[in-house]
Amino acid sequence: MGNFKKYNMYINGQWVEPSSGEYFESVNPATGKPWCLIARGNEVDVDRAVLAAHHTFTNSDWADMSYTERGHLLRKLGDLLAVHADELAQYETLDNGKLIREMRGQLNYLPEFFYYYAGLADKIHGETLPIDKKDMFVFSSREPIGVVAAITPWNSPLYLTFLKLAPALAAGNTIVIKPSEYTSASLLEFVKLIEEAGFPPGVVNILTGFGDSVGSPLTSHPLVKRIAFTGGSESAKHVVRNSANNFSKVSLELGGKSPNIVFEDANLENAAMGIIAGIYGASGQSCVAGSRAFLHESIYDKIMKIIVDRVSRIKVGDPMSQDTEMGPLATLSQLENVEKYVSLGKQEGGRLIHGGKRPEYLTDGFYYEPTIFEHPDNESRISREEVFGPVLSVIPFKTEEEVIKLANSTDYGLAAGIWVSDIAKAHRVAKRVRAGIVWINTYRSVSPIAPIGGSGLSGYGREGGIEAIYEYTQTKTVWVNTSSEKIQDPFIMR
Ligand code: TXE
Repeated sequence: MGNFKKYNMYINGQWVEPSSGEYFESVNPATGKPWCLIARGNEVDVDRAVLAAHHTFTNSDWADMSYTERGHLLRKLGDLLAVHADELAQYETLDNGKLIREMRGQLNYLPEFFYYYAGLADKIHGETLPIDKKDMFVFSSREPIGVVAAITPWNSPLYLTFLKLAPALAAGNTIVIKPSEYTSASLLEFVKLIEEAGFPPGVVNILTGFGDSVGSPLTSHPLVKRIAFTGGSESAKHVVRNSANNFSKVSLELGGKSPNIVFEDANLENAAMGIIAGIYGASGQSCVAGSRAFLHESIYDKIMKIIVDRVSRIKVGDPMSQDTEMGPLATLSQLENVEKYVSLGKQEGGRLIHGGKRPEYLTDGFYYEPTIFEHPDNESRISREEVFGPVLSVIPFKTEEEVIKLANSTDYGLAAGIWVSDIAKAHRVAKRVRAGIVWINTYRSVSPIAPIGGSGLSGYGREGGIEAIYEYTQTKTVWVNTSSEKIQDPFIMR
């Protein structure tokens, strides 16, 4: 197995070896070669981690801690993340192939998520209810739910974890996180900061391993009360079935087939850049990837020229290099998936305008060329199913009515981009397009203040924003009878 760095799991504040005694290799997608070893967890480890998280939730310093103190810990964690952002960016790039300059930018911004939820921690209050009964004082409070199971994918390991971790802890829960088997290292490096910030043992636990041997027993564990999942729709179906074992509350952030719509009055230079950012950023491995570009027929040729010209100059290569614009795909199976869709696109009559193969000059690693397909309509599988790679489907349209229909003719409903100058049209379309996030004259902007999430095959629940913290709480209603009168009739409810 080579002389690689070896990672154990983190349970109850301790680094523990997997009960199986086994480890598996994590591969650097830029070289296609393994670079570290990850512990292969199983249901014995799952039980251990969940019991630790449950114990900490019910009986520990954490359980007794004030919300303000929890906020202080989160703020400290944000500060430590800011100090270690560049180092964590290196691990993330090594493990999942995202551009080092994108990761540096992302990780230097991510402390904001901890600061936002640190600020909210002691503002999770209930209400006094103006109850319609005499001599009753009624109030509600929001309580933490218990042990949260967080399952994350490989495309943005730390960001997608923080979206769950920060609100879950701010609300007073404990958490067991299972990162993707492809990209566990950056989170295991980050855990040191959790210790340094001073979180008590058992508040944050990390299990590593595979979906069937760790993800499945974790999401069906009787002591798990809340599941936060980001990943593919097929795995999500297993997770939802597992949640039925004990009716855990679930949020799902799945994929998309998001439309990026360009109207005839748009600033075409900006729109072209937005389309490129939407689909080639992170090599298209983004849940919000704008994988369908709908271009008004009157500007079609003009904007296509700008897009194709810029795409043909995209620098594909080593993600650690400062001037690379597109790195590899994160896994070999994802690369093969992209290849499968591209050959399907050709069979279905799509016109390949650019790319469509692995770059000849990059023989190692999981690289693919930025690819553009032209389609006469929205019917082919490649323009309906999530490819999760650098493959853009371009489709012309004539009218506003038609493009709304086309944009909405998908089972997904995550994001949409609208490029337009007419402000009335911008709002009309934003209202009618079925998506949880709509960007007007921009794309892929994120902030802890703004919720994200979708509908249909894109999942349910929201991450980010104030709503997210409520998704990690449950409401308790307390009734107080303030009357001194004797209760006369036990069979009549007051
Ligand atoms: O993801 P999986 P995959 C989409 C994208 C991609 C497809 C498949 O289209 O091509 O999904 O990707 C864990 N119980 N997205 O198969 O398997 C798994 O170990 C519990 C979009 O690589 O869903 C990992 O930690 N957990 C998406 C996590 O689920 C299970 C990001 C995600 O992996 C499990 C990723 C089970 N039965 C893929 N099976 C987005 N929203 O951005 C697997 N897992």
